[in-house]
Amino acid sequence: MAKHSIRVSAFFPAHNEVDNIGPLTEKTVRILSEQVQDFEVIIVNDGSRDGTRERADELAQIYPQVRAVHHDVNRGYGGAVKTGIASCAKDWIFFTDGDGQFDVGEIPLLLEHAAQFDAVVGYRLDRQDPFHRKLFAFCWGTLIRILFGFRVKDLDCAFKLMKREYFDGVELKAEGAVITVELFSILTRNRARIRQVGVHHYPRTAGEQSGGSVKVIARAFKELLLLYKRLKT
Ligand SMILES: Nc1nc2c(ncn2[C@@H]2O[C@H](COP(=O)(O)OP(=O)(O)O)[C@@H](O)[C@H]2O)c(=O)[nH]1
Ligand SMILES: [Mg+2]
Repeated sequence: MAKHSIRVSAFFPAHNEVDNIGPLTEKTVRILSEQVQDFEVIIVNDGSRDGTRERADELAQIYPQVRAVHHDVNRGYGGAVKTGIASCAKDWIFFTDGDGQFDVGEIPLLLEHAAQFDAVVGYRLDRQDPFHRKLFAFCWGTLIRILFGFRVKDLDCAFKLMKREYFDGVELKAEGAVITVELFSILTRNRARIRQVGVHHYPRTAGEQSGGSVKVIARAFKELLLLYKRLKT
């Protein structure tokens, strides 16, 4: 099969993912080498304390297409996504979580639509999270729909391919999970053509989940309010 004639910067936010980033990086390099004309992979280590930093630097030594970017202190998911986006040099940005809960083997499902769309975003076909996380995600999604008016099947699905031009020179604010709302607000404000694609989601095999912690949720509400004030009043 011919390669897609696009250039892709892929990044992964990683906070204490020492056992996950190796296999994830290796597989991403393999898939993108087969699929696209040109790419780079950026590991965004968000102040990890478990050896992720050293592992990311090692991977960058092994693979010429891989770079590691580090926060000395942990900032949060949004902080890591912002650093990832700012580090991307190619025309398209792809990102997924550094924990390997998505299968980068499904990147071709996104690439298939790159010629006709400006952003191709995943939704989890069978989300592998505890019930309370799914319930929270449903309520959160409904709140975002009411406040901002987007209709997105799965806001926080960390499997997205987007044209970089939408984010060039844009100052993103959220340091926490609200970053995904901010990304969609930029895409929709600029009338980007968005395609949604079902992808698989797997349980974590290593490391700890923190996306549902009280700290993460409290910050999300605070940053949501700030974003709403900035965009809607
Ligand atoms: N939760 C959290 N994740 C971070 C942070 N910085 C980077 N990440 C990465 O963001 C991704 C999602 O985190 P995870 O805890 O798996 O969230 P969940 O899958 O929504 O429960 C993982 O790849 C983390 O390594 C942070 O400060 N907090
Ligand atoms: Mg996860």
